[in-house]
Amino acid sequence: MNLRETSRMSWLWAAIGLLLTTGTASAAKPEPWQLGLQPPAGSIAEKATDLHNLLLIIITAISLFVLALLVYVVFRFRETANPVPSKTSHNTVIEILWTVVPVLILVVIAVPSFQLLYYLDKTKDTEMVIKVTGNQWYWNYEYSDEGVSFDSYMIDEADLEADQTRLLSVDYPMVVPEGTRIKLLITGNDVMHSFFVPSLAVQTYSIAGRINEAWIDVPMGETSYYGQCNQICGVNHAYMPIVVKAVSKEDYAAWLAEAKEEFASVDTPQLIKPALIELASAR
Ligand SMILES: [Cu+2]
Repeated sequence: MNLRETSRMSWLWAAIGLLLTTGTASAAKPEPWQLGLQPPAGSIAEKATDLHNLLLIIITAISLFVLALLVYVVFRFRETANPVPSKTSHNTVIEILWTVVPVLILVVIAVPSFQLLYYLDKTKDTEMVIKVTGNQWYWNYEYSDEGVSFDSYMIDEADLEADQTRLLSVDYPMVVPEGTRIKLLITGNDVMHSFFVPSLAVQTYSIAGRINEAWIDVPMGETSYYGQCNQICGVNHAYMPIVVKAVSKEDYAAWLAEAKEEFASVDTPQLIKPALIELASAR
C-alpha cells in the first residue's frame, strides 16, 4: 500500500469511526442524523444494547457469507465457464452442515436473549410503583402510594421554550428519583397505546382493562429520558410524548410535597389499591 492509499484508508476509518460514535455521544433523546440505538441508561438498556450489538455482528457475518456464496456461484457457474451444468441434487455433508450450523447460531442467540427476558421480569425488586395510563392523546401518571395523579400533555410548537424539544417536551413529566428501580403498572383508558422510552429500554402496551407490568432501572444522574407512544392510536398518536425526568432524591422529595398539594387525587387510590394488593399477593 503506497502513501496515497494509506492516507485514503485512514480517511475511510475516520469516517467509519465518526459514523459509529455519533450514536453514543447524544442525550437521552433522538439526535439529528443519529445512527444506532440511543445511549443505554440503566442495567436493562445496557443488557438490551449488548444483545443488539451481538446480533448485529452475527447478522452481518451471515449476510456477508451468503453474499460471498452468491457472488462465487454467479461467476464460477456462469454459462461460458460452465456450459454443461451438474445435475447433483443431494449432498449429505452440506445438508447436515446447513441444518446444524443455523441451530448452533440460534442456541448462541437464545442464551443472552432468555437471560434478558428473565431479567426484564424481575419486577419484585423494585422500590416504588407508578401507574401509567394511556389516553387519547396524553398520559396519566399516578403515584398510588402517595395519592398523586396528574395528566401529561405535549407542549404545542407555538409555546415551546428555548430548552424544550419539539414534539417531545411535555407540561408535566413523570418525575422520578435518580438511581431507583421503579415498577410500572401500564394500562389504558380507551384504545391501545404503548409506553416506549428507548434509552431506558422499556416498551409496553397500554390496554384498557388490563394492567401490564414493566420496570425501569433509572440510573444516577439528573437526566430527562424522552419517549413516545408507539402504538398507532388515532389522529394525535404522534403528539403524546413521554418524559421521565430523573432528579436527585432531595429534589424528588420536594417535588412530591408540591405535587401532593397540586395533584392530590382522592378517588383514584381507592380504585387502584385493591388491584395493587392483588398483584402483590399473586407474586
Ligand atoms: Cu397512543
